[in-house]
Amino acid sequence: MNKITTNFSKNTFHGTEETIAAISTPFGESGIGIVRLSGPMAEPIARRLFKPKKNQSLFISHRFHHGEIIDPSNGHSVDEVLLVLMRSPKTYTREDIVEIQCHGGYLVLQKVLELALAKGARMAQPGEFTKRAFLNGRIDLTQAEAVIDLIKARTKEGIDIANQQLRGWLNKEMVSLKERLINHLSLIEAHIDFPEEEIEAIPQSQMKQDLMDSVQKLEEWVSTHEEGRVFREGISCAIIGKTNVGKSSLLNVLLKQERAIVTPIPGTTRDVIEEVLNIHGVPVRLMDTAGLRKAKDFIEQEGVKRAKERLADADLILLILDGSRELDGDDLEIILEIKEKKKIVIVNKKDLPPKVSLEEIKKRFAKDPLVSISAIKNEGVENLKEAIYSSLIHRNIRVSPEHLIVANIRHKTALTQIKEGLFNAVKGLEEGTSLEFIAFEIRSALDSLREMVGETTNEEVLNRIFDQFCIGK
Ligand SMILES: Nc1nc2c(ncn2[C@@H]2O[C@H](COP(=O)(O)OP(=O)(O)OP(=O)(O)O)[C@@H](O)[C@H]2O)c(=O)[nH]1
Ligand SMILES: [Mg+2]
Repeated sequence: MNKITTNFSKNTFHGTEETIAAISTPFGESGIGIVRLSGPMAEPIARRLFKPKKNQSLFISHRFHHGEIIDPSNGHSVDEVLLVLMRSPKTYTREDIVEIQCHGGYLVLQKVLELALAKGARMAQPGEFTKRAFLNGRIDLTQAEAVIDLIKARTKEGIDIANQQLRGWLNKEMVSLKERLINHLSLIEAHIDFPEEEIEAIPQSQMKQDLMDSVQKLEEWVSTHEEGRVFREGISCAIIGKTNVGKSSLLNVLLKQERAIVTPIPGTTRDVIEEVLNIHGVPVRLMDTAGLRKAKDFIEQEGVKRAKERLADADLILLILDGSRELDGDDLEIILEIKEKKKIVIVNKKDLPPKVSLEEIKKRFAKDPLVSISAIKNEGVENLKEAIYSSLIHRNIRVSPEHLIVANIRHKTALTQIKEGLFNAVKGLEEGTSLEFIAFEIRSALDSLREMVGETTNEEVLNRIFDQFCIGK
């Protein structure tokens, strides 16, 4: 497989030939919209399209310039704009960048982009500006990934985790670990290559201690992943139950808005209704679904089918039972169907005289949390939120920009591999195994490290990462 070697470690300018351009703001109407260019032609293109209000022929870098974009084919003004030229290397991509702030109409932006393309830029691919920042060594791969996490974050905690990664804590730790591993490795390899020569005896206990400290640190970071992932990606949570138990009422009370239609008629909800709820920083994608029963018509049948698909895919099920009616065949069928799923059992309508014994339900669902609520009276709903949160977040993990949290599975996998390599090396040192073996383990840890930060990452992985970006970032 193709490996890409980046300049990340060398911190040098990459200098790609092509100049890329894109609209960097969302489609639609807005106050302003930005067209962005990066590459060697950015400035020449800007000079050809931009007519300054005053004579600003000097085009000072990192300053705003007020003027117009002119269509060179007819000399007509396209828009009055502010233009910033940022000359390399102190730019996002480390290349020359031009950002043109236009009025935010899509056609205006499209026209400015077209003119830039006609003058020699090419359309940027998704995430290509950030990819260049990475290839040109300004940020490492974990930081590039943090950019997308920051854009996609849905809670403050998600932002904190992305920011801490973007500022480069993982990067700094990895740079320091890499240096130490290279030192250990060179000592060992020198000894292997020239055993007869006078080489300082390897300070084994010091090496062992350092490797053990690293193993311990890596272990700590890896252990933050389970919770970190939940904060970063959120979870999908399907509200499941037979008809009329109060699924849609629960969705509404959780969202504090009348999002779904609620009626006393069984079979009201047909389509899946999705909304995101923030529970202490965890983005929970709630899905209200059609009540599960033998469907009465084709539309309901389709609704039940969709509900079952969501049931199968959801990370967590909120199973609702109606406490004011005895359990019936429909309930039992659902209970059987979700036996293996991670779930919270909710007994709703506690404002009505109970027909279901909570004790019996507790016995039936010994392993699952049980919450009794009244969706209509908004009682017990906070307890339910706490139950959802604690079913996902088991440790009292602090999310802040200062705390190291590994939210990305790719990082967790790499850190685990590094840890395993170093653990084996420590074991080898303890057991007096051959130096070749210890060198091999340290080298394999280094390989995983380099792959993680993007020094040697295969193209497929890179593409997968940058494909998640929007165009213009
Ligand atoms: N007394 C009482 N009634 C409730 C409660 N929750 C829901 N209801 C009523 O139960 C009926 C059904 O509520 P929905 O929220 O539409 O139930 P559903 O499970 O979404 O029903 P389907 O979409 O048909 O599957 C409505 O008349 C609600 O007002 C509750 O906590 N107490
Ligand atoms: Mg409903």
